[in-house]
Amino acid sequence: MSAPTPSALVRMPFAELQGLLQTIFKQHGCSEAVAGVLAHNCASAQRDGAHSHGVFRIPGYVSTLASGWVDGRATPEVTDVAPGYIRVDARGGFAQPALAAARPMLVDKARSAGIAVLAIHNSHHFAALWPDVEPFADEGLVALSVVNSMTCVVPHGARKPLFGTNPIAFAAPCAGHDPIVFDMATSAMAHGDVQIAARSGQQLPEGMGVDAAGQPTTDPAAILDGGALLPFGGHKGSALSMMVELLAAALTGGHFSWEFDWSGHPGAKTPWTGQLIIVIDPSKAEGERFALRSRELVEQMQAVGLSRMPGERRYREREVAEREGVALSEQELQGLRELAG
Ligand code: NDP
Ligand code: PYC
Repeated sequence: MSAPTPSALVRMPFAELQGLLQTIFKQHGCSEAVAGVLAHNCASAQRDGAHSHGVFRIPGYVSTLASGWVDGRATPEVTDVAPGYIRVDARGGFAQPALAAARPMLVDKARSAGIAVLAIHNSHHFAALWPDVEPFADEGLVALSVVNSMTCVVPHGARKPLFGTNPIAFAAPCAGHDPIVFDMATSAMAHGDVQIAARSGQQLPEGMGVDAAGQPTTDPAAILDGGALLPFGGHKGSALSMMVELLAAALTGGHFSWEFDWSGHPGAKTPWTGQLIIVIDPSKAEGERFALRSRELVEQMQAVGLSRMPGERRYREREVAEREGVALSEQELQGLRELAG
């Protein structure tokens, strides 16, 4: 994950960055509501140093909106299917406004039934996944989400790409601490990080991907230019990626990662797939004990030598950004101002 070049770094208040991004989304075809949700998501990623899904993504959002591939004004249709199940048709719009539309019902259902599922289809997800789950843990709930992306990962043992980079994110409350959160692509690297490496002329570690001939390569450009990524952890990551295809697409009614054709929309970058979110109310099983048990787990991990919990780097970056402003390069800021008109 590469951060902006320190020499060209500027810092701005979170609210100012969010406002600038909101203007860009509105200027380029999003409704007020959609622009607000996406701007908050993207500014949060930049604030937390999640660079592969921060302002780096804005040109991709803009070119996708311009191509007509995604509907920035879509109003999601929420259906109350069962006591523990909600279905949302995002109507060709972004996944995050679909989650926002169903969220109050999802929390009510999780609190009354103990568990609830939100199945989103006909949606575009172009962002980090942790912003979708972390707020549930802030409310004392446990949340797990999966989303599939676009074909660029060769299943373990196969010859050609099929899966997307298919991330899994998890969040749980932890007494006296920030929630425990992890969020990871099931590919060896996120596609966004491959693009960042290609842009800055960096080679990748071995084992990340293959070139167009299927040969191992450390050249990010070769992966992007007809090559593909590998799953992380061989057959194990591949099995998780397969699970994500099943839960995010087959179960929701969304497209598998290979099922959409954006070739008629030059500039389109956002995968048109699905997303599943499962929310559990741990008080049903353990009362208030769950968060204390989470803390016990963290303490035991630290006692055996763990120095970095997943999510901890982001929380640290967030703290600095809250004090000093959100970091981005001068070049990025200039680009954003141009897009805002
Ligand atoms: P990383 O490999 O950078 O990190 C994965 C997780 O591991 C994070 O929770 C991270 O915490 C944690 N972590 C990293 N290094 C360590 C360490 N040394 N010790 C302990 N924990 C560690 O993420 P990926 O590159 O796999 O994914 C990046 C982003 O890309 C994710 O937000 C993902 O959702 C997004 N993505 C989105 C897709 C989409 O379709 N929308 C597709 C694929 C990826 P921390 O965050 O604190 O560093
Ligand atoms: O980084 O792999 C990725 C990705 C795909 C879609 C959005 N981000």
